[in-house]
Amino acid sequence: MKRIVTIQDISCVGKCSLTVALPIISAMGIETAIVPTAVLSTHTMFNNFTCKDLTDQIQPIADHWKSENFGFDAIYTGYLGSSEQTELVKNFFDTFKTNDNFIFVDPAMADNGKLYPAFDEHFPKLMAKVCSKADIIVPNLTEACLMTDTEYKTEYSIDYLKDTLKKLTDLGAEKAVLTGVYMDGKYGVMGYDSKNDTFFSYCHERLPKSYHGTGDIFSSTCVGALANGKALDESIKIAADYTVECIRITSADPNSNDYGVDFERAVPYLLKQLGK
Ligand code: PXL
Repeated sequence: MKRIVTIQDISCVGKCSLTVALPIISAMGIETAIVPTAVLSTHTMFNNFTCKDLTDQIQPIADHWKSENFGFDAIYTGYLGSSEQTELVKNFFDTFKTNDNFIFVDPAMADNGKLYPAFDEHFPKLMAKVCSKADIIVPNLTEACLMTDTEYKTEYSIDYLKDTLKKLTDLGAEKAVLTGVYMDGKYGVMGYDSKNDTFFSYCHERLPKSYHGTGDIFSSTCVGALANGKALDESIKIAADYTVECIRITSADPNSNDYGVDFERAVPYLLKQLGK
């Protein structure tokens, strides 16, 4: 059985980070080891959330795993709990990267032109260093602009996206995917493979409502598809379609919560798309 490890927080209520990565990747037939970076009562879009930082647990967990000779088919990082964790995560990559696995970084730290409340303005440069050690990075446009000193725009051309993607791979990762972008009036994801100098994209329906945690659903599904042997261009399509389906189901249900999407109900759809 393939096994990946994902490093991100546990938001106890909120349907994001580990509470979506673990069920989605497991449902895709991949063993999912976790390193929790922090335990929060909710994600940070609620008021008065509690947060227990777990920075001091990362190295002991890595040391134990090393002594047990554990290996992973992919290392996937998301929301990190502190600046110090960016160093620990880079060390983790050095310890567990092999010629046969890949590092996937979702630099979850900002959206809609703004950093999430827990981060200061120095954090994007530290996250850029984490991205420099990855094989694939999947920022949204806000995160991409913050890491590459690019002006954040809400209206832009395809060339602006292409330039930003090239700046992202210049950080060091071979492949970059921008999520949640407009391409000539259509909404979707656009990627760049710096090795072959090729761009790829996938456009999909834009649903009227946006929800928290959908970036994590996209990334988790993409990692699950890659670990199932799919190519990156096919994986982003599977991930985007599943994310859209989750939003569609949730927005059509008047009784749904608005803090996250009902990804649970779309798991059968995902498995069908995956050919399982
Ligand atoms: O979905 C990204 C995310 C993950 N974890 C926490 C968050 C957020 C977004 O706000 O607050 C704690």
